[in-house]
Amino acid sequence: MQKPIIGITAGNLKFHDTKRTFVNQNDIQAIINAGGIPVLLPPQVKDELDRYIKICDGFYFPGGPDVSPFYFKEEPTVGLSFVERARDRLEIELIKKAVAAGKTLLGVCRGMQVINIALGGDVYQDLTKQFVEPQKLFQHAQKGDINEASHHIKITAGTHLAKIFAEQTLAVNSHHHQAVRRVAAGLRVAARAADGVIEAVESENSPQILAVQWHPEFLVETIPTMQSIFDDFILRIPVKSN
Ligand SMILES: [Mn+2]
Repeated sequence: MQKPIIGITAGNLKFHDTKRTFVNQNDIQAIINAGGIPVLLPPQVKDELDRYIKICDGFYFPGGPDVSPFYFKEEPTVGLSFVERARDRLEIELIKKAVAAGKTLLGVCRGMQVINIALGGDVYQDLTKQFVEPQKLFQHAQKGDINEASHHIKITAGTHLAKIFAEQTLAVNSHHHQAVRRVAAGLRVAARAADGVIEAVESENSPQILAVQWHPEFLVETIPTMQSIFDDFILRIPVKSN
């Protein structure tokens, strides 16, 4: 059986005088450790997405900047942070095409938000300014080390996520100021923090999509069971006969 090819969407950044396209090594290593072959998909590519869909068996959408609110028909609020429009365009188009083609998806942090937006849902542009019950809100943009857990989540019983972990409550890291607000049709909530913030979503009727709000790729050393998110991703990919 061949190892599956995993397309990972990359981001652009400036480093001194050069512009770079990058994916964090934690993301790449977690995919390799799970048994996938990572392929980086740069935001510069516009018209070749159908080729990517053919080449890749699964797609991984990692963390990154805020998604432009244009994609859920809102103007930017003062709480919106940096956005990267080229990456938005690539990911939103890719998610729609990948889901239609029956490909398997995993999203982390921004990846969860962009999947939800691409499929018709939306996000709080800034939790601290928009969350419905601000007095209950935890600190979701943790100030401590991203390799350490900072709050807890409760997994929804009966979900795919509940099959991955032995425990119903997990300690997770939290590096986000946005969060899923309206869940897209076809997705369901798979975990929440006790303040009500959605911490995971998944496909309603299949194992096609799983997306989490925390960063398991940064927790694998302190909490080794977090690698299960990536191992499960590879296992969710239908086995090819070749
Ligand atoms: Mn959180």
